[in-house]
Amino acid sequence: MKITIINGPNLNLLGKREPAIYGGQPFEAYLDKLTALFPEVEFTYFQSNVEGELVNAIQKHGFSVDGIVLNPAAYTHTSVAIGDAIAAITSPVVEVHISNVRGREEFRKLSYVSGVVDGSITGLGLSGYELAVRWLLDRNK
Ligand code: CA2
Repeated sequence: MKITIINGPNLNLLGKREPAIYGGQPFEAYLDKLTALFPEVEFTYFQSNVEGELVNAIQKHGFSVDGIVLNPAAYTHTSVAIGDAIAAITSPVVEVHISNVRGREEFRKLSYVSGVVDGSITGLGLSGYELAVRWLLDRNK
């Protein structure tokens, strides 16, 4: 079972700034926990602050892995290109947001991603990634 986790811009700052919204640990530390929790899963992790690199990663993994867990971060609200890339691939995609985007500023309520993914998890902190992996595992049974 292969799962790719893709994080968008500024998520490389997790654990360094804004812990009240995004929590206090770097994503790499959380990924170690996920890897221990799901030994049957071969994880690939990619983070970029660059929109085109995220599109490339979605295309690169999106025809071969059993699932993609994607947090496009701010590009969620702006990127037609990421929405189009998700619509073009064959692997299932779960959109994850650490914060509750629907309870924040108005501009965060628009998503170019929600309509083309299999499902979305928002506002449950980093646990959203674990829940997304569980769903992908269940789907593959
Ligand atoms: O809640 C989420 O996961 C978001 O995708 C995070 C994005 C935001 O633009 C989306 O609306 C919701 C922002 C990521 C910024 O990450 C930081 C992490 C630590 C410190 C500062 C920013």
